[in-house]
Amino acid sequence: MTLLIPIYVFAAFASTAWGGCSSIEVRREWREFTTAEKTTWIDAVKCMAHLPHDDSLYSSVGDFAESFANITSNSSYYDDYAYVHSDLNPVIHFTGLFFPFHRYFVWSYTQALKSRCDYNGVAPYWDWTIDSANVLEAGIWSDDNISGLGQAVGISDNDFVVGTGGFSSNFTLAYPVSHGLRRNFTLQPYINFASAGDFFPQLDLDANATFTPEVIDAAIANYTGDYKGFQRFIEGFEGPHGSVHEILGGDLAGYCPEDASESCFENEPSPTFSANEPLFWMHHAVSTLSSHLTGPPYTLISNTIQMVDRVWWKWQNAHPNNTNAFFGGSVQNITTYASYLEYPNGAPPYLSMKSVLPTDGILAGGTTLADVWKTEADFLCYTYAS
Ligand SMILES: *[C@@H]1O[C@H](CO)[C@@H](O)[C@H](O)[C@H]1NC(C)=O
Ligand SMILES: *[C@@H]1O[C@H](CO)[C@@H](O)[C@H](O)[C@H]1NC(C)=O
Ligand SMILES: *[C@@H]1O[C@H](CO)[C@@H](O)[C@H](O)[C@H]1NC(C)=O
Ligand SMILES: *[C@@H]1O[C@H](CO)[C@@H](O)[C@H](O)[C@H]1NC(C)=O
Ligand SMILES: *[C@@H]1O[C@H](CO)[C@@H](O)[C@H](O)[C@H]1NC(C)=O
Ligand SMILES: *[C@@H]1O[C@H](CO)[C@@H](O)[C@H](O)[C@H]1NC(C)=O
Ligand SMILES: *[C@@H]1O[C@H](CO)[C@@H](O)[C@H](O)[C@H]1NC(C)=O
Ligand SMILES: *[C@@H]1O[C@H](CO)[C@@H](O)[C@H](O)[C@H]1NC(C)=O
Ligand SMILES: *[C@@H]1O[C@H](CO)[C@@H](O)[C@H](O)[C@H]1NC(C)=O
Ligand SMILES: [Cu+2]
Repeated sequence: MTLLIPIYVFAAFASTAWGGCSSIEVRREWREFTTAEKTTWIDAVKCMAHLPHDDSLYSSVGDFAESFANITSNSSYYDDYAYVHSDLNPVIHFTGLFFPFHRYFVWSYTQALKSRCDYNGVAPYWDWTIDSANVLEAGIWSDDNISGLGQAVGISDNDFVVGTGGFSSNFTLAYPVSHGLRRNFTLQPYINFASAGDFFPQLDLDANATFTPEVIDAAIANYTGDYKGFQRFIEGFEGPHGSVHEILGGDLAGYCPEDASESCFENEPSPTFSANEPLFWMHHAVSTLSSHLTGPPYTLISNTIQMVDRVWWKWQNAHPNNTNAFFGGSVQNITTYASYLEYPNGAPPYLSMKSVLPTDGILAGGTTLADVWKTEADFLCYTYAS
Protein backbone atom coordinates (compact mmCIF):
# COMPACT_ATOMS: atom_id res chain seq x y z
CA MET A 1 0.00 0.00 0.00
CA THR A 2 2.66 2.49 1.02
CA LEU A 3 4.46 1.67 -2.21
CA LEU A 4 1.46 2.42 -4.36
CA ILE A 5 0.48 5.75 -2.91
CA PRO A 6 3.72 7.57 -3.77
CA ILE A 7 3.30 6.69 -7.46
CA TYR A 8 0.10 8.65 -7.59
CA VAL A 9 1.57 11.43 -5.52
CA PHE A 10 4.75 11.60 -7.56
CA ALA A 11 2.64 12.14 -10.63
CA ALA A 12 0.68 14.90 -8.98
CA PHE A 13 3.68 16.65 -7.47
CA ALA A 14 6.45 15.74 -9.88
CA SER A 15 7.47 19.33 -10.33
CA THR A 16 7.94 19.97 -6.62
CA ALA A 17 10.94 17.64 -6.29
CA TRP A 18 9.86 16.78 -2.78
CA GLY A 19 11.72 19.67 -1.21
CA GLY A 20 14.11 17.39 0.61
CA CYS A 21 11.56 15.02 2.14
CA SER A 22 12.71 11.42 2.32
CA SER A 23 9.10 10.31 2.48
CA ILE A 24 5.79 12.04 2.37
CA GLU A 25 2.71 11.42 4.50
CA VAL A 26 -0.52 11.36 2.50
CA ARG A 27 -3.33 12.49 4.77
CA ARG A 28 -6.72 10.91 4.25
CA GLU A 29 -10.34 11.48 5.22
CA TRP A 30 -11.56 9.56 8.27
CA ARG A 31 -13.89 7.41 6.14
CA GLU A 32 -10.97 6.32 4.01
CA PHE A 33 -9.34 4.76 7.05
CA THR A 34 -9.84 1.03 7.51
CA THR A 35 -11.42 -0.07 10.76
CA ALA A 36 -8.00 -1.19 11.99
CA GLU A 37 -6.50 2.20 11.11
CA LYS A 38 -9.29 3.98 12.99
CA THR A 39 -8.61 1.84 16.04
CA THR A 40 -4.89 2.54 15.83
CA TRP A 41 -5.50 6.26 15.74
CA ILE A 42 -8.01 6.22 18.61
CA ASP A 43 -5.62 4.11 20.70
CA ALA A 44 -2.77 6.53 20.06
CA VAL A 45 -4.90 9.50 21.11
CA LYS A 46 -5.93 7.67 24.28
CA CYS A 47 -2.30 6.82 24.91
CA MET A 48 -1.43 10.56 24.75
CA ALA A 49 -4.15 11.14 27.33
CA HIS A 50 -2.39 8.72 29.66
CA LEU A 51 1.06 10.26 29.32
CA PRO A 52 2.13 12.68 32.03
CA HIS A 53 1.93 16.41 31.64
CA ASP A 54 5.16 17.82 30.20
CA ASP A 55 6.84 20.14 32.69
CA SER A 56 8.38 22.20 29.90
CA LEU A 57 4.91 23.54 29.05
CA TYR A 58 4.49 27.20 29.93
CA SER A 59 1.99 29.95 29.32
CA SER A 60 3.20 32.69 27.00
CA VAL A 61 -0.04 34.67 26.82
CA GLY A 62 -1.92 33.46 29.85
CA ASP A 63 -5.01 35.49 30.60
CA PHE A 64 -6.20 32.78 32.98
CA ALA A 65 -8.35 35.05 35.07
CA GLU A 66 -11.10 35.06 32.48
CA SER A 67 -10.67 32.44 29.94
CA PHE A 68 -9.15 29.23 31.03
CA ALA A 69 -7.98 26.85 33.71
CA ASN A 70 -4.44 26.53 34.97
CA ILE A 71 -2.48 23.32 34.67
CA THR A 72 -3.93 20.79 37.12
CA SER A 73 -2.61 17.67 38.79
CA ASN A 74 -4.74 15.68 36.33
CA SER A 75 -3.31 17.22 33.16
CA SER A 76 -1.98 14.70 30.66
CA TYR A 77 0.31 15.28 27.73
CA TYR A 78 -2.79 15.33 25.54
CA ASP A 79 -4.26 18.05 27.75
CA ASP A 80 -1.04 20.00 27.26
CA TYR A 81 -1.98 20.48 23.62
CA ALA A 82 -5.41 21.76 24.56
CA TYR A 83 -3.65 24.09 26.99
CA VAL A 84 -1.35 25.47 24.28
CA HIS A 85 -4.28 26.20 22.01
CA SER A 86 -6.19 27.89 24.78
CA ASP A 87 -3.23 29.90 26.03
CA LEU A 88 -2.34 31.14 22.56
CA ASN A 89 -5.94 31.85 21.60
CA PRO A 90 -5.52 35.65 21.27
CA VAL A 91 -2.43 35.38 19.08
CA ILE A 92 -3.49 32.53 16.76
CA HIS A 93 -7.07 33.54 15.96
CA PHE A 94 -8.01 36.64 13.98
CA THR A 95 -4.31 37.23 13.33
CA GLY A 96 -2.03 36.28 10.47
CA LEU A 97 -0.97 33.19 12.44
CA PHE A 98 -4.35 31.48 12.03
CA PHE A 99 -3.54 29.20 9.09
CA PRO A 100 0.20 28.72 9.63
CA PHE A 101 -0.04 28.10 13.37
CA HIS A 102 -2.85 25.57 13.08
CA ARG A 103 -0.96 23.78 10.32
CA TYR A 104 2.12 23.58 12.52
CA PHE A 105 0.07 22.66 15.58
CA VAL A 106 -1.72 19.67 14.04
CA TRP A 107 1.54 18.54 12.48
CA SER A 108 3.25 18.75 15.89
CA TYR A 109 0.42 16.80 17.50
CA THR A 110 0.70 14.10 14.86
CA GLN A 111 4.46 13.93 15.40
CA ALA A 112 3.80 13.45 19.11
CA LEU A 113 1.35 10.61 18.41
CA LYS A 114 4.12 8.97 16.41
CA SER A 115 7.07 9.60 18.68
CA ARG A 116 5.36 9.14 22.04
CA CYS A 117 2.60 6.65 21.27
CA ASP A 118 4.05 4.63 18.39
CA TYR A 119 1.35 5.78 16.00
CA ASN A 120 2.29 4.54 12.55
CA GLY A 121 -0.62 5.94 10.52
CA VAL A 122 -1.31 9.29 8.89
CA ALA A 123 -3.24 12.24 10.27
CA PRO A 124 -6.96 11.88 9.49
CA TYR A 125 -9.17 14.81 8.59
CA TRP A 126 -12.93 15.13 8.75
CA ASP A 127 -14.25 16.56 5.49
CA TRP A 128 -17.25 18.27 7.02
CA THR A 129 -18.45 19.45 3.62
CA ILE A 130 -19.51 15.84 2.94
CA ASP A 131 -21.77 15.89 5.99
CA SER A 132 -23.03 19.45 5.79
CA ALA A 133 -26.49 18.42 4.56
CA ASN A 134 -27.05 16.37 7.70
CA VAL A 135 -24.32 16.60 10.30
CA LEU A 136 -26.40 14.94 12.98
CA GLU A 137 -26.81 11.75 10.97
CA ALA A 138 -23.35 11.77 9.41
CA GLY A 139 -21.70 8.42 8.87
CA ILE A 140 -18.76 9.32 11.06
CA TRP A 141 -20.64 9.03 14.37
CA SER A 142 -20.10 5.32 14.78
CA ASP A 143 -20.85 3.67 18.13
CA ASP A 144 -18.19 1.00 17.71
CA ASN A 145 -16.23 1.02 20.95
CA ILE A 146 -12.79 0.67 19.41
CA SER A 147 -13.08 2.38 16.02
CA GLY A 148 -16.03 4.78 16.28
CA LEU A 149 -16.07 8.49 17.09
CA GLY A 150 -19.35 8.14 19.04
CA GLN A 151 -22.56 10.13 18.73
CA ALA A 152 -23.00 13.80 17.77
CA VAL A 153 -25.13 14.25 20.86
CA GLY A 154 -23.92 12.94 24.19
CA ILE A 155 -26.13 11.66 26.98
CA SER A 156 -28.37 14.53 28.01
CA ASP A 157 -28.79 13.45 31.62
CA ASN A 158 -25.06 12.93 31.90
CA ASP A 159 -23.98 16.44 30.93
CA PHE A 160 -23.83 15.51 27.23
CA VAL A 161 -20.84 13.23 27.74
CA VAL A 162 -20.47 11.03 24.65
CA GLY A 163 -21.49 7.53 25.72
CA THR A 164 -20.49 5.45 22.72
CA GLY A 165 -17.46 5.02 20.47
CA GLY A 166 -13.79 4.78 21.28
CA PHE A 167 -13.62 7.90 23.43
CA SER A 168 -16.47 6.91 25.73
CA SER A 169 -14.13 4.99 28.00
CA ASN A 170 -10.66 5.44 29.42
CA PHE A 171 -10.48 9.00 28.15
CA THR A 172 -10.69 11.92 30.55
CA LEU A 173 -10.03 15.56 29.75
CA ALA A 174 -8.58 17.89 32.38
CA TYR A 175 -9.81 21.32 31.27
CA PRO A 176 -11.55 23.26 32.58
CA VAL A 177 -12.31 20.46 35.08
CA SER A 178 -12.01 16.69 34.77
CA HIS A 179 -14.72 15.36 32.47
CA GLY A 180 -15.47 13.04 29.54
CA LEU A 181 -15.75 14.29 25.96
CA ARG A 182 -18.99 16.26 25.46
CA ARG A 183 -21.07 16.97 22.35
CA ASN A 184 -24.43 18.61 21.87
CA PHE A 185 -25.37 19.08 18.21
CA THR A 186 -27.03 22.49 17.79
CA LEU A 187 -28.27 23.46 14.34
CA GLN A 188 -28.61 27.17 15.11
CA PRO A 189 -25.83 27.95 17.58
CA TYR A 190 -25.74 31.67 16.82
CA ILE A 191 -29.00 32.27 18.62
CA ASN A 192 -26.85 32.31 21.76
CA PHE A 193 -24.83 35.22 20.40
CA ALA A 194 -27.78 37.61 20.22
CA SER A 195 -26.13 40.31 22.31
CA ALA A 196 -22.92 40.38 20.33
CA GLY A 197 -24.47 42.77 17.84
CA ASP A 198 -23.00 43.34 14.41
CA PHE A 199 -20.68 40.34 14.58
CA PHE A 200 -23.64 37.96 14.17
CA PRO A 201 -26.02 39.40 11.58
CA GLN A 202 -27.87 36.08 11.06
CA LEU A 203 -28.77 34.73 14.48
CA ASP A 204 -31.03 32.01 13.10
CA LEU A 205 -28.49 30.85 10.54
CA ASP A 206 -28.28 27.07 10.15
CA ALA A 207 -24.59 26.65 10.85
CA ASN A 208 -24.31 23.83 8.30
CA ALA A 209 -25.25 26.25 5.48
CA THR A 210 -21.81 27.84 5.86
CA PHE A 211 -19.74 24.75 5.11
CA THR A 212 -21.43 23.07 2.16
CA PRO A 213 -19.25 21.80 -0.69
CA GLU A 214 -20.53 24.65 -2.88
CA VAL A 215 -19.57 27.34 -0.37
CA ILE A 216 -16.10 25.92 0.26
CA ASP A 217 -15.38 25.30 -3.44
CA ALA A 218 -16.42 28.86 -4.24
CA ALA A 219 -14.17 30.22 -1.51
CA ILE A 220 -11.22 28.20 -2.81
CA ALA A 221 -11.82 29.44 -6.35
CA ASN A 222 -12.29 32.96 -5.10
CA TYR A 223 -9.97 35.39 -3.34
CA THR A 224 -7.18 34.85 -5.85
CA GLY A 225 -4.02 36.30 -4.34
CA ASP A 226 -6.13 37.72 -1.49
CA TYR A 227 -4.91 35.92 1.62
CA LYS A 228 -6.60 38.33 3.99
CA GLY A 229 -9.95 37.94 2.25
CA PHE A 230 -9.67 34.18 2.16
CA GLN A 231 -8.79 33.94 5.85
CA ARG A 232 -11.58 36.31 6.76
CA PHE A 233 -14.07 34.20 4.86
CA ILE A 234 -12.98 30.87 6.37
CA GLU A 235 -12.33 32.07 9.93
CA GLY A 236 -14.82 34.90 10.14
CA PHE A 237 -17.83 35.16 12.41
CA GLU A 238 -20.63 32.92 11.17
CA GLY A 239 -18.09 31.45 8.76
CA PRO A 240 -17.28 27.79 8.09
CA HIS A 241 -14.56 27.38 10.72
CA GLY A 242 -16.57 28.67 13.65
CA SER A 243 -19.75 27.01 12.43
CA VAL A 244 -18.24 23.54 12.51
CA HIS A 245 -17.26 24.08 16.12
CA GLU A 246 -20.48 25.65 17.21
CA ILE A 247 -22.76 23.13 15.53
CA LEU A 248 -21.31 20.31 17.61
CA GLY A 249 -21.72 22.13 20.90
CA GLY A 250 -20.10 20.72 24.03
CA ASP A 251 -16.34 20.72 24.16
CA LEU A 252 -15.79 21.72 20.57
CA ALA A 253 -17.89 24.82 21.00
CA GLY A 254 -16.46 25.75 24.38
CA TYR A 255 -19.55 25.01 26.48
CA CYS A 256 -18.62 24.40 30.11
CA PRO A 257 -19.01 21.05 31.85
CA GLU A 258 -21.54 21.32 34.68
CA ASP A 259 -18.82 21.07 37.35
CA ALA A 260 -16.86 23.98 35.92
CA SER A 261 -16.20 27.11 37.92
CA GLU A 262 -18.35 30.20 37.64
CA SER A 263 -15.70 31.97 35.60
CA CYS A 264 -16.08 29.34 32.89
CA PHE A 265 -19.80 29.94 32.60
CA GLU A 266 -19.32 33.69 32.60
CA ASN A 267 -17.37 33.35 29.39
CA GLU A 268 -19.73 30.94 27.74
CA PRO A 269 -22.27 32.03 25.12
CA SER A 270 -25.19 31.11 27.36
CA PRO A 271 -27.80 33.34 28.97
CA THR A 272 -26.76 34.44 32.45
CA PHE A 273 -27.61 37.46 34.54
CA SER A 274 -24.50 39.17 33.32
CA ALA A 275 -25.88 38.99 29.83
CA ASN A 276 -28.47 41.58 30.75
CA GLU A 277 -25.66 44.05 30.13
CA PRO A 278 -25.15 44.31 26.37
CA LEU A 279 -21.54 45.37 26.78
CA PHE A 280 -20.87 42.18 28.67
CA TRP A 281 -21.91 40.21 25.63
CA MET A 282 -20.09 42.47 23.23
CA HIS A 283 -16.98 41.64 25.13
CA HIS A 284 -17.56 38.12 26.36
CA ALA A 285 -19.55 36.52 23.62
CA VAL A 286 -17.11 37.81 21.08
CA SER A 287 -14.07 36.75 23.04
CA THR A 288 -15.75 33.42 23.62
CA LEU A 289 -16.24 32.80 19.95
CA SER A 290 -12.67 33.75 19.35
CA SER A 291 -11.84 31.16 21.99
CA HIS A 292 -14.30 28.63 20.62
CA LEU A 293 -11.54 26.10 20.55
CA THR A 294 -10.30 26.69 24.03
CA GLY A 295 -11.58 23.75 26.04
CA PRO A 296 -10.35 20.23 25.85
CA PRO A 297 -11.87 18.80 22.70
CA TYR A 298 -8.62 18.30 20.97
CA THR A 299 -9.66 14.97 19.55
CA LEU A 300 -12.22 16.35 17.27
CA ILE A 301 -10.28 19.53 16.78
CA SER A 302 -7.40 17.70 15.25
CA ASN A 303 -9.67 16.31 12.57
CA THR A 304 -11.58 19.53 12.14
CA ILE A 305 -8.58 21.80 11.97
CA GLN A 306 -6.96 19.34 9.70
CA MET A 307 -9.76 20.08 7.27
CA VAL A 308 -9.23 23.82 7.67
CA ASP A 309 -5.60 23.19 6.77
CA ARG A 310 -6.71 21.18 3.76
CA VAL A 311 -8.98 24.00 2.60
CA TRP A 312 -6.02 26.40 2.85
CA TRP A 313 -3.82 23.84 1.04
CA LYS A 314 -6.42 23.57 -1.75
CA TRP A 315 -6.55 27.34 -2.03
CA GLN A 316 -2.72 27.55 -2.11
CA ASN A 317 -2.75 25.08 -4.98
CA ALA A 318 -5.73 26.59 -6.80
CA HIS A 319 -3.78 29.44 -8.40
CA PRO A 320 -0.09 30.44 -8.59
CA ASN A 321 -1.00 33.80 -7.07
CA ASN A 322 -2.18 32.00 -3.92
CA THR A 323 0.77 29.71 -3.35
CA ASN A 324 2.95 32.20 -1.53
CA ALA A 325 0.32 34.80 -0.77
CA PHE A 326 0.41 36.13 2.77
CA PHE A 327 -0.72 39.18 4.65
CA GLY A 328 -1.52 39.38 8.35
CA GLY A 329 -0.91 41.24 11.58
CA SER A 330 0.35 39.93 14.91
CA VAL A 331 -2.17 41.70 17.16
CA GLN A 332 -5.77 40.53 17.42
CA ASN A 333 -8.19 43.46 17.35
CA ILE A 334 -11.82 42.38 17.46
CA THR A 335 -12.63 44.92 20.15
CA THR A 336 -15.40 46.41 18.03
CA TYR A 337 -16.98 45.38 14.77
CA ALA A 338 -15.30 48.36 13.10
CA SER A 339 -11.86 47.27 14.30
CA TYR A 340 -12.58 43.73 13.13
CA LEU A 341 -13.49 45.03 9.67
CA GLU A 342 -10.26 46.98 9.63
CA TYR A 343 -8.10 44.14 10.97
CA PRO A 344 -9.88 40.83 10.32
CA ASN A 345 -6.59 38.99 10.40
CA GLY A 346 -4.54 41.10 12.73
CA ALA A 347 -3.37 44.64 13.34
CA PRO A 348 0.30 45.77 13.11
CA PRO A 349 3.05 44.92 13.68
CA TYR A 350 2.62 42.87 10.51
CA LEU A 351 4.03 39.37 10.25
CA SER A 352 6.45 38.12 7.61
CA MET A 353 7.73 34.77 6.41
CA LYS A 354 10.54 35.19 8.94
CA SER A 355 8.16 35.50 11.90
CA VAL A 356 8.58 32.70 14.42
CA LEU A 357 5.66 30.58 15.61
CA PRO A 358 4.95 30.39 19.36
CA THR A 359 5.63 27.08 21.15
CA ASP A 360 4.60 27.36 24.82
CA GLY A 361 7.64 25.20 25.51
CA ILE A 362 6.38 21.97 23.94
CA LEU A 363 6.35 22.58 20.19
CA ALA A 364 9.53 22.65 18.11
CA GLY A 365 11.17 26.05 18.59
CA GLY A 366 12.43 28.46 15.94
CA THR A 367 9.83 27.44 13.37
CA THR A 368 9.10 30.26 10.93
CA LEU A 369 6.10 30.89 8.75
CA ALA A 370 8.30 30.05 5.75
CA ASP A 371 8.94 26.59 7.23
CA VAL A 372 5.24 25.72 7.17
CA TRP A 373 4.22 27.44 3.97
CA LYS A 374 4.58 24.42 1.75
CA THR A 375 3.44 21.10 3.16
CA GLU A 376 5.35 18.95 0.64
CA ALA A 377 8.69 20.47 1.64
CA ASP A 378 11.33 19.66 4.17
CA PHE A 379 10.04 20.14 7.73
CA LEU A 380 6.38 19.19 7.23
CA CYS A 381 6.63 16.55 4.48
CA TYR A 382 2.95 15.76 4.06
CA THR A 383 0.26 16.21 1.46
CA TYR A 384 -3.40 15.42 0.94
CA ALA A 385 -4.70 12.59 -1.21
CA SER A 386 -7.09 15.11 -2.83
C1 LIG B 1 -6.48 2.89 29.03
O1 LIG B 1 -5.57 3.43 28.09
C2 LIG B 1 -4.21 3.22 28.41
C3 LIG B 1 -3.36 3.99 27.42
O2 LIG B 1 -3.76 3.73 26.12
C4 LIG B 1 -3.93 1.72 28.40
O3 LIG B 1 -2.60 1.51 28.75
C5 LIG B 1 -4.85 1.03 29.37
O4 LIG B 1 -4.68 -0.36 29.27
C6 LIG B 1 -6.30 1.39 29.09
N1 LIG B 1 -7.15 0.85 30.13
C7 LIG B 1 -8.27 0.19 29.85
C8 LIG B 1 -9.06 -0.27 31.03
O5 LIG B 1 -8.65 -0.03 28.70
C1 LIG C 1 -0.71 28.32 37.60
O1 LIG C 1 0.02 27.30 38.26
C2 LIG C 1 1.37 27.62 38.53
C3 LIG C 1 2.07 26.39 39.08
O2 LIG C 1 1.24 25.72 39.98
C4 LIG C 1 1.42 28.81 39.49
O3 LIG C 1 2.75 29.19 39.73
C5 LIG C 1 0.66 29.97 38.87
O4 LIG C 1 0.60 31.04 39.77
C6 LIG C 1 -0.74 29.58 38.47
N1 LIG C 1 -1.33 30.67 37.71
C7 LIG C 1 -2.57 31.10 37.91
C8 LIG C 1 -2.99 32.28 37.10
O5 LIG C 1 -3.31 30.58 38.72
C1 LIG D 1 -28.71 21.69 7.51
O1 LIG D 1 -29.10 20.62 8.34
C2 LIG D 1 -30.50 20.50 8.42
C3 LIG D 1 -30.81 19.45 9.46
O2 LIG D 1 -29.92 18.39 9.39
C4 LIG D 1 -31.06 20.18 7.04
O3 LIG D 1 -32.46 20.07 7.09
C5 LIG D 1 -30.68 21.28 6.07
O4 LIG D 1 -31.10 20.95 4.76
C6 LIG D 1 -29.18 21.48 6.08
N1 LIG D 1 -28.83 22.66 5.29
C7 LIG D 1 -28.01 22.60 4.25
C8 LIG D 1 -27.74 23.89 3.55
O5 LIG D 1 -27.49 21.56 3.86
C1 LIG E 1 -15.89 -3.11 23.55
O1 LIG E 1 -17.04 -3.91 23.68
C2 LIG E 1 -16.74 -5.30 23.83
C3 LIG E 1 -18.04 -6.08 23.79
O2 LIG E 1 -18.99 -5.47 24.62
C4 LIG E 1 -15.96 -5.52 25.12
O3 LIG E 1 -15.63 -6.86 25.28
C5 LIG E 1 -14.68 -4.68 25.08
O4 LIG E 1 -14.01 -4.76 26.32
C6 LIG E 1 -14.98 -3.22 24.77
N1 LIG E 1 -13.74 -2.51 24.54
C7 LIG E 1 -13.49 -1.29 25.04
C8 LIG E 1 -12.18 -0.68 24.68
O5 LIG E 1 -14.30 -0.69 25.71
C1 LIG F 1 -8.68 14.69 39.01
O1 LIG F 1 -9.42 13.58 38.55
C2 LIG F 1 -10.20 12.94 39.54
C3 LIG F 1 -10.82 11.70 38.94
O2 LIG F 1 -11.49 12.00 37.75
C4 LIG F 1 -11.25 13.93 40.05
O3 LIG F 1 -12.01 13.34 41.06
C5 LIG F 1 -10.55 15.18 40.57
O4 LIG F 1 -11.51 16.14 40.92
C6 LIG F 1 -9.62 15.76 39.53
N1 LIG F 1 -8.87 16.88 40.05
C7 LIG F 1 -8.76 18.03 39.42
C8 LIG F 1 -7.91 19.07 40.06
O5 LIG F 1 -9.32 18.24 38.34
C1 LIG G 1 -27.68 21.50 24.14
O1 LIG G 1 -28.17 22.05 22.94
C2 LIG G 1 -29.49 22.57 23.03
C3 LIG G 1 -29.88 23.08 21.65
O2 LIG G 1 -29.73 22.11 20.68
C4 LIG G 1 -29.54 23.67 24.06
O3 LIG G 1 -30.86 24.10 24.22
C5 LIG G 1 -29.00 23.18 25.39
O4 LIG G 1 -28.90 24.25 26.30
C6 LIG G 1 -27.63 22.56 25.22
N1 LIG G 1 -27.17 22.06 26.51
C7 LIG G 1 -25.87 22.07 26.89
C8 LIG G 1 -25.58 21.57 28.27
O5 LIG G 1 -24.97 22.46 26.17
C1 LIG H 1 -15.61 36.19 -3.72
O1 LIG H 1 -14.73 37.26 -3.32
C2 LIG H 1 -15.29 38.54 -3.37
C3 LIG H 1 -14.22 39.54 -2.99
O2 LIG H 1 -12.94 39.10 -3.31
C4 LIG H 1 -16.47 38.60 -2.42
O3 LIG H 1 -17.10 39.83 -2.55
C5 LIG H 1 -17.46 37.48 -2.74
O4 LIG H 1 -18.47 37.45 -1.75
C6 LIG H 1 -16.78 36.14 -2.74
N1 LIG H 1 -17.70 35.07 -3.11
C7 LIG H 1 -17.67 33.88 -2.53
C8 LIG H 1 -18.67 32.88 -3.01
O5 LIG H 1 -16.88 33.58 -1.63
C1 LIG I 1 -1.80 37.19 -10.52
O1 LIG I 1 -0.76 38.08 -10.18
C2 LIG I 1 -0.28 38.85 -11.30
C3 LIG I 1 0.95 39.62 -10.84
O2 LIG I 1 0.64 40.39 -9.71
C4 LIG I 1 -1.39 39.74 -11.80
O3 LIG I 1 -0.96 40.49 -12.92
C5 LIG I 1 -2.58 38.88 -12.19
O4 LIG I 1 -3.68 39.70 -12.53
C6 LIG I 1 -3.00 37.97 -11.03
N1 LIG I 1 -4.03 37.06 -11.48
C7 LIG I 1 -5.22 36.95 -10.87
C8 LIG I 1 -6.19 35.98 -11.47
O5 LIG I 1 -5.51 37.58 -9.86
C1 LIG J 1 -8.18 48.38 17.43
O1 LIG J 1 -8.40 49.13 16.26
C2 LIG J 1 -9.04 50.36 16.49
C3 LIG J 1 -9.28 51.00 15.14
O2 LIG J 1 -10.28 50.26 14.43
C4 LIG J 1 -8.14 51.24 17.37
O3 LIG J 1 -8.80 52.44 17.67
C5 LIG J 1 -7.83 50.50 18.68
O4 LIG J 1 -6.89 51.23 19.43
C6 LIG J 1 -7.26 49.15 18.38
N1 LIG J 1 -7.14 48.40 19.62
C7 LIG J 1 -6.09 47.67 19.92
C8 LIG J 1 -6.12 46.92 21.22
O5 LIG J 1 -5.14 47.59 19.18
CU1 LIG K 1 -7.63 27.46 16.93
